[in-house]
Amino acid sequence: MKKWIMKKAGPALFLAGLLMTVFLLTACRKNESGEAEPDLLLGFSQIGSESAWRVGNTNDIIEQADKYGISLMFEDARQKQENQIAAIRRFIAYKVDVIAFSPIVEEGWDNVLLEAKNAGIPVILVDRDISTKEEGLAACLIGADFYQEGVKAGEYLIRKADSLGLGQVNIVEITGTASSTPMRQRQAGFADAISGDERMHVLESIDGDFIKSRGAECMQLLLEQYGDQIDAVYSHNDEMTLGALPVIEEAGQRPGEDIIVISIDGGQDAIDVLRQGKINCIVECTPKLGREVMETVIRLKKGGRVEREIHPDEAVFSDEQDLSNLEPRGY
Ligand code: GYE
Repeated sequence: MKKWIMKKAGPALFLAGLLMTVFLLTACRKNESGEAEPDLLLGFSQIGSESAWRVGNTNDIIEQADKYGISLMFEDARQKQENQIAAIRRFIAYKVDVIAFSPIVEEGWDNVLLEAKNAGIPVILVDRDISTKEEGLAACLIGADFYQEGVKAGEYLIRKADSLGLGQVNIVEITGTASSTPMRQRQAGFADAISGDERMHVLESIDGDFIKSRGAECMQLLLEQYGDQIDAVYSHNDEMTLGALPVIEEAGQRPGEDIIVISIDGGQDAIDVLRQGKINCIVECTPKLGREVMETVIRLKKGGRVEREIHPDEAVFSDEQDLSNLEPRGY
């Protein structure tokens, strides 16, 4: 059963955790002379809530929509592409001003985006990219440069191998959702970064779907197969990393010391574990894309031009730095 909830936007952060699929947050913008302006309505289809990153992203979208006075029709697809397609169709039927969504995988969007185009509704890709036969089905992409994140992870591993004087580094890779942009590009960037270094060997890449429990299962399988041959774990997100760490410890190995651990995202829980020394490096991926999304919604509605791709700046946190003064991460 779908629930429609009409609510005046407030701090609204509590909403992200609620078990609802759809809600509408209405806002009212005032122009400079204090008169109410007609609302802009944004339909946003979120993937789900698989990670701290995703929850942080949802919270940020809600908060920024409120700040910019943009009404938000929010749908949670619970990790299913078919739910995202159905949500986009509802946005079209509802005649929203702009559609934004985080595509769970890259393929399979042609038909529904053609429908949005024919309805004259501009589409913003948030976080992840798509692969379509036809050009121009989305106005732009606002999200991280995942390829560069993979490169940064690989470059860290090379520096770490140098500092430890390792002659050979056997790597296992726990990847994110198959056919998703971050999975593909984090893998490619990492592979390219280590390709010129003869010490680096990827023993296996295994699909952990960005989920904590899968991260644990993958680590279990990898340890059963490779035992103490594993020198490094490269995990495509914090959730899977946090799932894998206790499994490494149960196998009698010390993460961060016997096994080099590299993660991506930089949520608070993982940063705390990095400070304890059980993770060696986290490449930042910020979920705070909301401000850029809202600015773009307004620009598109005014008929202005937008950049095809907008990437936030992102850092690397590692055991090479003093992290004692790092600000709370907020996700
Ligand atoms: O790294 C992961 C999330 O697409 C960047 O999806 C996002 C990824 C993020 O589930 O934690």
